[in-house]
Amino acid sequence: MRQLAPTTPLLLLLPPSLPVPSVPPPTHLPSLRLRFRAHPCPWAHRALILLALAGVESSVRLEVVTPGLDGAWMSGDGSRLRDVYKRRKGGYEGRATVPMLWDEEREEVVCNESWEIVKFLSSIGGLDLWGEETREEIERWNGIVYPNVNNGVYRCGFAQSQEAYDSAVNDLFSTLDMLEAHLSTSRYLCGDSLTLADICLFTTLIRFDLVYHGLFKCSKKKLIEYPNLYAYTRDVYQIPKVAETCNFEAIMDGYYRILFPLNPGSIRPIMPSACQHEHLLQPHNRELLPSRSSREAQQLHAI
Ligand SMILES: N[C@@H](CCC(=O)N[C@@H](CS)C(=O)NCC(=O)O)C(=O)O
Repeated sequence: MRQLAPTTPLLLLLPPSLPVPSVPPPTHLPSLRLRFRAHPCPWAHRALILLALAGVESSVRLEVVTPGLDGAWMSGDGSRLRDVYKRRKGGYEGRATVPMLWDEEREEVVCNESWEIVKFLSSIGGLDLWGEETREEIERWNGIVYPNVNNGVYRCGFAQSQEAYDSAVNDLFSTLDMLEAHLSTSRYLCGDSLTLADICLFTTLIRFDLVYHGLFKCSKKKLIEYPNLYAYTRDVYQIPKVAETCNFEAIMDGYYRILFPLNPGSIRPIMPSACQHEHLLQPHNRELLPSRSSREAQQLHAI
């Protein structure tokens, strides 16, 4: 099996290959097109949720790309994403990743880093998921969640040495334990309101028992063994329009059938029942948690 492992251990972990976008002026919005493969990819899923919540579909066109025979991303019209990237002025040498925001008028990549794309979509959609007051806290959570959880599962799945795996799996589960404790008193990562930090954690959690637990050897615990994290996942899932962005069949196909080196037989296991839509719709009761202000008042009172 070792020779079947990816030769580049960081295949899916590469840092953004393009600089952070200069957010285009509103006159360019109608020509923007978000290019990504809709469902399996957790990074693209972030943008898909923002697009749904922000209701900016009329300003930002969505294009779904799927893997061609050689695994490279292809558009519905048969063009390769790699060639689209190359059309940008100055060319492009990095990996042709999704999600990618493309300015059709200027033939330019606006951005191919999901964290920047969600901030951009949140701002043009007028959503308060990146509020001034909580920005520092959102960045702080993202700084913990990104390396240990979002990327952490990939570090486990693609580790090429026991040491690399041990380190990744320890980072992952110690962070999940810490999040479980934090979410026992806080409805969302930054308090009582949903923020971008939650969307970015959610797209990994919703895939956890479906694919990462087995395929990526994140096997110490399942998400359902974390009562607060599982309820938190259901809470986000039940936000109107979010469930529609989760396609479990496509996620399982994407990971088990396409990541050939990790699953040479391409056998797709049966879906865990706790990951099914009906289970995710069960009450989460997280609205009953005391609000942050009442908790803070209680703490002050206790001093
Ligand atoms: N840091 C990037 C990572 C995006 C990424 O790795 N996307 C994967 C799909 S899940 C991809 O397009 N990989 C193609 C490649 O590396 O050639 C982001 O968050 O947008």
